Amino acid sequence: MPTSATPQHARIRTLEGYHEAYHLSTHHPNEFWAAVAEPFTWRRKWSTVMESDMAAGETTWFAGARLNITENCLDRHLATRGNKLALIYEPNDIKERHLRLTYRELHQRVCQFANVLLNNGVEKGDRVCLYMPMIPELTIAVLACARIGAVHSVIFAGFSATAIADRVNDAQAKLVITSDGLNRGAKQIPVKRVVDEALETCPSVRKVVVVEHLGWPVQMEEERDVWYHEEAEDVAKTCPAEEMKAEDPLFILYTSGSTGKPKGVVHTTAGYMVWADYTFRNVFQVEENDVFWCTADVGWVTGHTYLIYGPLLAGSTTLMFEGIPTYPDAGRFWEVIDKHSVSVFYTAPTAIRALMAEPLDNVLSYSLDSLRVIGSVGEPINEEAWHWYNEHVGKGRCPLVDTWWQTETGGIMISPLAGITPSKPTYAGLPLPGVWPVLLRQDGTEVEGNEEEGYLAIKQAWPGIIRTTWGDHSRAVQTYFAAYPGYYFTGDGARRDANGLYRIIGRVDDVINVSGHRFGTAEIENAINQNPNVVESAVVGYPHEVKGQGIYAYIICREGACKSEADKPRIEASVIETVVAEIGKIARPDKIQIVTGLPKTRSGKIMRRILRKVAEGDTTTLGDTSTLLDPAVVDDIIEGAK
Ligand code: 6R9
Repeated sequence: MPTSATPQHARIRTLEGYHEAYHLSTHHPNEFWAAVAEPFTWRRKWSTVMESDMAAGETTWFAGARLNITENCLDRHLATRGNKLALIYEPNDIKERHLRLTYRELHQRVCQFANVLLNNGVEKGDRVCLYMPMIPELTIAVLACARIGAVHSVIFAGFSATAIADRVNDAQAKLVITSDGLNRGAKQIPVKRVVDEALETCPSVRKVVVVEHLGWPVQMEEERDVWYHEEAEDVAKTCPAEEMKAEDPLFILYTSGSTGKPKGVVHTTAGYMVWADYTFRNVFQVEENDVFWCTADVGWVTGHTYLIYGPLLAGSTTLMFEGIPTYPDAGRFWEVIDKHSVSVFYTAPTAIRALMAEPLDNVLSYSLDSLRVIGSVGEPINEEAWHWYNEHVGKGRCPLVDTWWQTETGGIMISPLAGITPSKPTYAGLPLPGVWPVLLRQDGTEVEGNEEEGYLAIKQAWPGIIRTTWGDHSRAVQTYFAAYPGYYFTGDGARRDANGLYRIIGRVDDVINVSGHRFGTAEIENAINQNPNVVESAVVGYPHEVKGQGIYAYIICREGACKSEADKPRIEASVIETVVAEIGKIARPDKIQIVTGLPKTRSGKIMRRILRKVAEGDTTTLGDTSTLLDPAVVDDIIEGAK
């Protein structure tokens, strides 16, 4: 094994090259990542590559360096790729015109947007929240924030006004960017109205920039709200990039954990940049003429890293799609691939499962000849979906990469490198260079050897590691670094096969994954408990054919609220309404069961294991229920579930 890294190690091309890079990255991380970071545009080079105290949850990468990530995404490419397509936008409505922007055009649009933000009082370090549809202005606005050193916090446009307000207030955002409305298949949603409602309780927000999309009339609040197209009229198409420190925050992205409200995961500038670019190029084995399509919404981390930053850092062409996979019909994804000659396609198991359920003709009537690599992300991909995707989309000739990672990891951690390292159904495979996974026992000791299972943890800092949770570092330490000191704890369980490949089994904490979206059971319970009919609730996940996991809510009604069977539908509907208002439609319970009691231990803890079993419909092996305060409750619940 070589002991010194060279810039060649930035791109792996063979299995041997993978092993070499892996060895170097774990034994000589500083040297390895310095070589990988070399080709970027730095205003000033770093003084140290990595400094890390995992037990304290303190890590820095490229400290001392100065840079701007948008110079690396845009300016750096202008000389050689100025006329190359940077962004293709495919609208929801098939009849509407798509849009293509070259690197030069995207650069100009980002500068214009940045100037509008500056003119509206945004300063370096300020937080800007974005609540927008999947339109080019979303990508442009994200980059515009980064251009001027503002911290972007994108809020998925399916979240409710209450959820927006929580995030805006936590980040103390100064400005919000939104649009008049959004398209979602056959539906249109008045986005600005949701923002207006949210901002009633957000005193930190001074300005709202509204992008015209549907041409809908909206209520504009004087002094506060401005139209983007009006503001952009006379601004310059150039804007100097703010010089940022390596560890200056780049963005906040809120994600759910097992306790409390969603937390703002913070990623910083240099480490995230290097990680996004490195993982993108190596996992997908990107070539110069690739057209890359990541179907994730920019509201989630996958959209950040593999729709915006990864592809643009690498000088690729990225495709952005506003619509849904089943509109106008279940062939839409495949139609878009043929139309734009997409060569790398990255989607989620939930979409695959939904499309699998449709007649096969929907996919067979497209050629899909342009495809070279296909990928999956967000949740475990079941065997059936893996094979369907491989056979009917990849036609058995495209490597399928099942990529495991998290909001907190910034980029892909465990995954095949397309066509290079092994790809095995339902396995994410081998770790990327820089990633040192371990399996832990409950007591925190490492499980050695293969054909083993345990809690998945990471032993060494990688460039994309979460730096903190916004406004509360102790929460980050508590959640990720204190459980098993010296390790980053993922919250996932995993299995290692005879060849050292990893299979992700699922969450081992109280987080459920619905269609690839994370929710804490406590977060949904808190929402349900806001309903005046409810005194207490308990939420668990259960296997769902399309969503992966569904949400099953057990609720106890306030006395007198549910007198007879006839009251139940009304109560259920009102509980759903509450969850939609508190969080958003994506967190609606799939099943609600009204119960008279919950299975609690003598110390008052809900035995979720039992509730999970009932939700799964498996009541034959409930295990030991002797510590329950009132075992009879269980029989009632089983009876009620029938
Ligand atoms: C990127 C993203 C993270 C959680 C993670 C795990 C699950 C993601 C997966 C996967 C099995 C995969 N997950 N990718 N499970 N195989 N390929 O999804 O981030 O939204 O933070 O979710 O999703 O449980 O812990 P995020």
